Amino acid sequence: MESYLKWSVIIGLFGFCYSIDTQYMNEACNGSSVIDTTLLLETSKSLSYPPLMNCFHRVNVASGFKVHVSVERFELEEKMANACVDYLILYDGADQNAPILNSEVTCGKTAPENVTSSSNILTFYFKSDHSSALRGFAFVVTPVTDVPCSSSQLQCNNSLCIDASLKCDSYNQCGDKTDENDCQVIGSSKIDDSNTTLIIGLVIGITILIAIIIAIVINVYKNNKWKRFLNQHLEDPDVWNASPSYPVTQKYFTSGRGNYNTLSNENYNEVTLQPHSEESIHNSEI
Ligand SMILES: [Ca+2]
Repeated sequence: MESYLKWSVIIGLFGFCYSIDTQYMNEACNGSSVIDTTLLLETSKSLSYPPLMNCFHRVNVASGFKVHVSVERFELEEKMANACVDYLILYDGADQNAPILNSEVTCGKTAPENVTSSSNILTFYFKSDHSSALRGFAFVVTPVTDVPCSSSQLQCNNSLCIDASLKCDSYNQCGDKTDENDCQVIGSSKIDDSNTTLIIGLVIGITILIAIIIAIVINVYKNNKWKRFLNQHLEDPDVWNASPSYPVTQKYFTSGRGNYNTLSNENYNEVTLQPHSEESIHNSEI
């Protein structure tokens, strides 16, 4: 039974709860993140980013890896007087002294190109003015290497290598969506085609679990039906004075069939009652 419950939890997780680690830049202003497999970096948790943000956020990946940034969402305030008022800068290093990765200061709704750092450190900088009512950005930030990939990595068509576990997780870590091709959609998430057998097994397991529950419910109902009958007819002599060859049996009342003679004499004596009817009592008194 426990294994069925585990599979039910797994199904639930697949359908409703899947997400990657997320960092909100306003909550970690001038902070940093160390990334093992992937991270979603957003301006804020709210529907629009706060005014007067002035934040750096540095990301580090393991030595020998580079930091790849692909765009999930980009929606900043448009230019005013031909100048960005809210804007993003990506630095190819640990601070603002490093070279700028995106070709120019970025604002409006034109997302920057996906970029890859030259080392294992990249720094985001975001600034907003006193007014803002837009959703901001969301970037998928991922450690990558160049080809050839290791056995634990997935090779993207753009010759980058990412962790193999990132295939079909609904996020574009490759940048060219190689890792989100050949996936099946289940609920709000995607799974690899190779997991079809697992899904079939889960469906069969859930079906068996439901059948077991139905069988238990029916059994409990039948037992209670027999107990109710005994309670209702305990004082009814017409029932208990039936012919000894046709005893009232539990089997008869649970199956609904007309075959009364289903108990041995031994069992019959245990389950049948023989109270005297009023007529027999009257005759004995005479
Ligand atoms: Ca992915």
